Amino acid sequence: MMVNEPSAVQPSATPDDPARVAEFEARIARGESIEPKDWMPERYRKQLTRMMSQHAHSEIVGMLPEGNWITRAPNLRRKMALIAKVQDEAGHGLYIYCGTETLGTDRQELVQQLLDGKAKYSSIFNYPTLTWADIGCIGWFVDGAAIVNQTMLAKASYGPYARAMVRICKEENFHKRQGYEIMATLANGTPEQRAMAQDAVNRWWWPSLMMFGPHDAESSNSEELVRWGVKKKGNDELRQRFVNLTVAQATAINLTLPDPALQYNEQTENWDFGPIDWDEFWRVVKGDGPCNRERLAARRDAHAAGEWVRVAAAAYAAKQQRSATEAA
Ligand code: BYC
Repeated sequence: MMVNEPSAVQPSATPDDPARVAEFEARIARGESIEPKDWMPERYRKQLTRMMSQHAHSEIVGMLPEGNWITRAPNLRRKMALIAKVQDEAGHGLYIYCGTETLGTDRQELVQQLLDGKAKYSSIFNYPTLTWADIGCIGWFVDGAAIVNQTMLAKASYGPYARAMVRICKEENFHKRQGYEIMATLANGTPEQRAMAQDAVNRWWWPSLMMFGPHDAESSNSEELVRWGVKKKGNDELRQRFVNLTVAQATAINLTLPDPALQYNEQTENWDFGPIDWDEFWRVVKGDGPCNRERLAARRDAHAAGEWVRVAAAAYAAKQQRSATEAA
């Protein structure tokens, strides 16, 4: 719930002292965890707030494409799993917003940036979910990609973010398995179901590779984030790891990844893959993807519809506070 709470730490306005920065970097080099009340360079705080808030927004916006299918899930078991998954994503979002609050930015401010269209969230959620197979594909590819990325972030230098990732990855594993099971079932089904599964794979494969962000050479933040131990690996290495894992999974259920250039490279022991359409990526990131406007409109509607909950929660918190003061 978005109750107005005081931020744990207020960012300082003073410039960073080089000696303190050096000591901070030495702590990172020793593998120590940075905690909310520890001193940190303002740039580290800013970078983490940027990345964590984008991540939290992704979890919240990511509920929308899957939420669209709750009423159309093909049976009770699938419906229960999907409701649970969407609810998990809300939990992930709130958990990470709490993490950003430990850096001194109120979650209401971050949510407002999202509603104003000023904040980024993962490009992947700006694609439509046209059939039930898309729900399987999101679990398999999107949660699969998230696991590869977030398993690394579970070792990030900022304690609250790293700990959030440990818990979130456990849930993502369940999400991925339920998605893969949907795809395996469809791939083994009628010719129409097989075709539906293959069509979803064709549409979701490339956007899933884009989730990892631009090539390292184009990644404006990677160098700094790797130096400060937030990112443990670059975008390209994680993307490659995801490709390597997914090729075998696709083969096992007899679905074809839509890339004629996909080929095992004996020398590097990786699966080489074709070029990514970065024009499409940046178009989506900049707000002009297939569903950017729809997603933002749905999020704004949901936020407005939840206003009474926030008002009630704030009134309840104030009442509790009054009772506690009177009892003291
Ligand atoms: N989409 O310097 P770079 C989930 C931006 S949700 C949009 O490489 P960085 C789930 C980037 O922000 C899981 N924007 O950035 C939920 C930067 O712009 P700014 C989502 C992207 O931060 C519901 C610029 O491009 N996971 O699993 O070093 C249902 C240059 O990029 C994207 C996370 O959020 C993108 N794909 O690395 C189902 C993981 N990629 O801010 C499932 C946490 C890049 O400088 N985040 N940009 O203006 C990360 O690991 C990193 O932030 C990224 C990007 C790898 C995404």
